[in-house]
Amino acid sequence: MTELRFLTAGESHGKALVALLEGIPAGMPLTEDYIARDLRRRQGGYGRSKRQQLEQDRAEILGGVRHGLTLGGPVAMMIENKVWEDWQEVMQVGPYEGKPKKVTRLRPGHADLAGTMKYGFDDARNVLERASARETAARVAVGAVCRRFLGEFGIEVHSHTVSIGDICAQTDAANDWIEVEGSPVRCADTEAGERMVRAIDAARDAGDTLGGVFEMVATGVPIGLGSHVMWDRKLDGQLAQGVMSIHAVKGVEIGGGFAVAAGPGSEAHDVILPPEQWEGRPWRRASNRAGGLEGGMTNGEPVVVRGALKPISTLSNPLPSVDLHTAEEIQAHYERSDVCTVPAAGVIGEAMVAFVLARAILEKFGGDSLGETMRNFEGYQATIGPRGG
Ligand code: EPS
Repeated sequence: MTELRFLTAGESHGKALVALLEGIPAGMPLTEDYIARDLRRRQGGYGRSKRQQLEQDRAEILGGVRHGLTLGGPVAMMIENKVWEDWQEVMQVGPYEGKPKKVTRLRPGHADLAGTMKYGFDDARNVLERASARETAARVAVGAVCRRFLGEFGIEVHSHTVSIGDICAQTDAANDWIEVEGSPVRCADTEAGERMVRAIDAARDAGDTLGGVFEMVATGVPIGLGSHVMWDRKLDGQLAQGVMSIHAVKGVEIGGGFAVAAGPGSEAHDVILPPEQWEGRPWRRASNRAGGLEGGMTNGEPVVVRGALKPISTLSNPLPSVDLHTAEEIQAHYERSDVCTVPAAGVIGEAMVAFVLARAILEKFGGDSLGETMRNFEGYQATIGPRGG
């Protein structure tokens, strides 16, 4: 049995990023235009660097799709780095004759120090190129394919900005996804969004950066994805790993998260309603503090996952640091950087949530063709309901 899995490759200023997604069943409609939508969304958001004006990310499908339908083999995708033109010498694959210019000014908050020690490099570029959040473009392409798959089962994955710096949105405004997509900071609360934009401007003027919190919401998720029987099959753990693996994420919450820990049990759980209040879907709840997950399994309510992003560690007003070769005090390396990437992080979070949910669907329902997966899904859905005993 092979589970849904993906790999990415490529450096930030190399020729291209590539992604390989294996395990999507045959017969699923897929186009490059569909994937392009999410790649465009990731590139947006107020506070991004000039690099985003240089790139126009588009994933070319190299394999796994024929005549608009998946074939059941790996879906291979390539996203070109437009900046490659100017970086061909620095990033050339073949042996380099000259003396390469090395990055030795270690940047606090980056992978530079640990990565050079671990891999035995004397040039931090060998680390930073792969550690760069540019890699998330490839993840978003993978996530778009997973989103297409989830759509067949009526599952939608959205995201929105909860906070930037110390400015917080009203989270219950999160159901207005049209408002979110129209907001420069992907925030449903217009007034808070305007203040977030001003805060990003102020941070840029001060040579500083801002982090924040982004939230993913998946609706239409069936009861029973994941499992309570073993630690690595618990879906909340898998979602946390997926979101935590996004660059610069330092915290993950599910549902009520850390706030639930502060209150009593009587205010921490979701009352199961009687059938008169189910409104067409079985086993409805009075609230969703669990974020749609109990016992490591989905419970039929929306899956709600939040990520906390630290402020970008590349500062135009660099932090004090030391040199990799001499350990002398210097200022950290600076070329250009984003001021705030919280809006983009939501789109990347959607990709990770979509991947984990798609993997869970395939684990539970299997299927080599979409039709087979669907038959298994529908057969199971028909069993969900009061046991009648
Ligand atoms: C990044 C540094 C910047 C960001 C990059 C992530 O790249 P550059 O040094 O080329 O300006 O723009 O993000 C992207 C390129 C992207 O597409 O998201 C880093 O150090 O993580």
